Amino acid sequence: MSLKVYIGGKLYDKADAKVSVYDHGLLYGDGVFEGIRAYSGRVFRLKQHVDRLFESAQSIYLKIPMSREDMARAIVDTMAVNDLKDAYIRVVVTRGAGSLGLDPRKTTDPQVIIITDAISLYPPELYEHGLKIVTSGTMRNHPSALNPRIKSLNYLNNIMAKVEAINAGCLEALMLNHKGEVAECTGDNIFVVRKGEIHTPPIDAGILEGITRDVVIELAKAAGITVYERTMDRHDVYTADECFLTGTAAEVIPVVECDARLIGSGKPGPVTVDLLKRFHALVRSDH
Ligand code: PXG
Repeated sequence: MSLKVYIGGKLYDKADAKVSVYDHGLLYGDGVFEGIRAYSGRVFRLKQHVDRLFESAQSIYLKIPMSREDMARAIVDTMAVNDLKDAYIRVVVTRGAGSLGLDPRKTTDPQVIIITDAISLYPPELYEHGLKIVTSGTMRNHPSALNPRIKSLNYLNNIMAKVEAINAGCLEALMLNHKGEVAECTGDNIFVVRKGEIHTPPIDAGILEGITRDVVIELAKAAGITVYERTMDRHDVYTADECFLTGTAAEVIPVVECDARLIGSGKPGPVTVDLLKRFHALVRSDH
């Protein structure tokens, strides 16, 4: 059976799931999205993802043509139709088809798209041995240009950084903000561990307020670990005892090298490994 894709209230076979070439989502990257996971048939942090989607849309003057409750229901129903238990869910809302001009008043019908599919994960050995990252020369979007808190369809900023990482033989890039401070990676938030305490850049460093980031902060605090959200520079990463990234796709992944400096012992550290275990226990539970 072919996978079904939800578009505007209807289900289409994957091969027939299409939007107009006049859609401003395609023409201008004018739209918003979410990347969500389901574990054992339960969608992880669904409300938080739906809320972030609606906030991203509100910020770009995009009115999503359904309620938050209906959106949550459509996500769960689409997953069920496809008989998926462990799934990756991509929700996209575009501005809709318009004319060949920026003016959003010329667009009609924002498109609500829900794709539910298998997840493509980092290779398991990376969780065991850790990831190497490199600082990208492309800085994270300036919050006054396109605020990184908006999960918009404009991901070129991050894609440029990702290509730089790949060209340097790494899978992820560390992105700095316009002040040269540590912001985040291309699809993950960053944390360091120092003397048993955790540090991560604050939201006003110009980052996406990651839902996995929030979960990991909660898990760390519940485990009695102090968490600081504070400005960080690359020196803080190079000299950390441990480093890890968080994101919907990656969950919690150790980083053992940054810009050819080994971090700590050069192996995933105990705090990271412990948090990874706590995260796995949470997603396997009733979350
Ligand atoms: N920073 C950025 C720039 C992101 O895009 C995160 C941090 C982590 O946020 P969450 O809420 O996931 O903890 C992201 C998330 C994909 C994909 O397919 C991208 C993300 C998440 C899931 C899938 O590209 N980005």
